[in-house]
Amino acid sequence: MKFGVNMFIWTAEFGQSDLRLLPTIKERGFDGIEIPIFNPTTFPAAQIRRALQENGLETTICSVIPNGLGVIADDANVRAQTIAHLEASIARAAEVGARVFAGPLYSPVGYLPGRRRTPDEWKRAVEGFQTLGPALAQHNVTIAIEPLNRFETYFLNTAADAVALVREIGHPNVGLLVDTFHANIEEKSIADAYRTAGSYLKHVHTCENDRGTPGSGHVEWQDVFQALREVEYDGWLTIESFGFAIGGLSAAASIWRDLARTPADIAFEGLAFLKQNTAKFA
Ligand code: LER
Ligand code: MN
Repeated sequence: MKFGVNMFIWTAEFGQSDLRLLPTIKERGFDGIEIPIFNPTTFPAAQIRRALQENGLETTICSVIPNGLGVIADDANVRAQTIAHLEASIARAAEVGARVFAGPLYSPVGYLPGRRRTPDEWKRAVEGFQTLGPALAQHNVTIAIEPLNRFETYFLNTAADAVALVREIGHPNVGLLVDTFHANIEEKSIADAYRTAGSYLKHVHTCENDRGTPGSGHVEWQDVFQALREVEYDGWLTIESFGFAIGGLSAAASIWRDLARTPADIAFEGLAFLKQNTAKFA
């Protein structure tokens, strides 16, 4: 298992000025970071790759679908534009050296049309992600599709649904991500969500039930680690939280108060907790 931290803890849009954070992240014991790609055209892949190498860190990539786009959108032109956007982002992910490209890659976070998903939307998702197959294989990148809680999406809320989707897509480079924060809201048992994900589990976001420091709340971590061991998960445990007052990003994540003494505490105290407690299951 590798330990990562999402840069959203420090910054809304990771750029070259944030590379100064890498030595401390390495020194404090992380194996890698998670960086968002929002705009594949301006993403400085070469510089980031170099800085990662200099600091002995790896990276995973996360992304969200920009407003107005969607793999499941009604309009075929919008769907084609979304696929092109994702293909370009996957290419940037490969350039930076990432093997995992994760997130709610079907529609924008917070897009809630006020109804359930339709069979047509499901079909478009299957076909859309199948279309990404060749780019994923070419770049040796795996996408991990993330179910979100009901307040952030209507399309995919549970691990069981995400597994059904991934099975129908049927491509080795397409799996799912289970985030403890969302699973705590939607699943009967967080640990069972990981069991349900099984061999389709390609990425894990760890975070406490309040988006705070892993180990400080009521997520049943020992059960989670036990389940990850049962499904022989050997990928990333990435701590994902968000800066407490970094404008639009904090607002998008509905962070309206301090969740720890500092955002960095979530990363570093969370890492100590994860390392100590996963060691018992090694
Ligand atoms: C959104 O709530 C989330 O969990 C993220 O992984 C999206 O980047
Ligand atoms: Mn997440």
